[in-house]
Amino acid sequence: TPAVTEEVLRRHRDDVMPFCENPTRSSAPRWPSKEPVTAQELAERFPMMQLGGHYSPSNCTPREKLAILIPYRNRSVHLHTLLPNLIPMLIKQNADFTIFVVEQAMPTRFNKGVLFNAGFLEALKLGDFDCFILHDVDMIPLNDANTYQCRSDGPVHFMAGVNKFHYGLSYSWLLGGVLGFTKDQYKAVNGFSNLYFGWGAEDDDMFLRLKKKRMDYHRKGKDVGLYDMIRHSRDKGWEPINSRFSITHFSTRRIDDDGLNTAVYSRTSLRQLPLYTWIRVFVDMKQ
Ligand code: BGN
Repeated sequence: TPAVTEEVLRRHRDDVMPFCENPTRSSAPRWPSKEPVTAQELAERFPMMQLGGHYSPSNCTPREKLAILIPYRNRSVHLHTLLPNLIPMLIKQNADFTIFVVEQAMPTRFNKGVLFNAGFLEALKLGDFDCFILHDVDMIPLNDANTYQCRSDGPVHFMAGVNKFHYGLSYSWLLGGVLGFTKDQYKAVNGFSNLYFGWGAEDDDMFLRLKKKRMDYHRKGKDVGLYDMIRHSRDKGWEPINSRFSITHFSTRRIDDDGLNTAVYSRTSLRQLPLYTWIRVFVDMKQ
């Protein structure tokens, strides 16, 4: 269960409505719709979404405010396939959420760690979020009962299996895909490393950070935690990092000097679109 903070209690007192419960019980995986949906059709399909990609249930008091952070570059088809699956799932779960698409401006190599750190910092400038769901753009949740909620006793790995690995994981400590942190947990591990320009290992680095800070994470069971990854060819500007093994090797030594507190980026755009808040950042190669 998520932390009951002062803010939550205040909201509850101010509000006579009961706390929201997650009514999704079915654990049968659904067949995801894999057809991308246009922005206009999405807006028509989800009129209950407020500008900037915000939704809050009207008949109960949410226990926490979620910020969904989606790192992004040149994956419009994936984003428009994820949203029509993700939004109805979160609405069914009675979640209070805001979707942030964090795009990395050209031309520097894609750096997911900096994008998560930037998304975290920029989201907090816009709202008081309790729980951050770090979401790959190509991971489609298959089960509505996979509740996107943080836990006060450690981060949550929502992915128990993915089609790419025959609905399992390639190794037990894999943390890629979809990960949930409370605000304090994310600060305590100093976010992600900023040093991974290119594909791979930033999630393994996070695993080492959690270990170093003696933070246990919780993984969902296969009864709810299955995903389909949308197949795609490797992006230009996101080639595997050759030196990723050596960067990871030194990871835990520099945990307090590389991360949320040192991310170098500049925000070049911020727009509230109907289904998400779009933030574009330029990521400096000197991190
Ligand atoms: C691993 C990658 C992860 C990726 C998974 C799943 C590395 C580590 C080198 C030290 N890790 O191999 O980043 O999420 O595959 O695709 O490359």
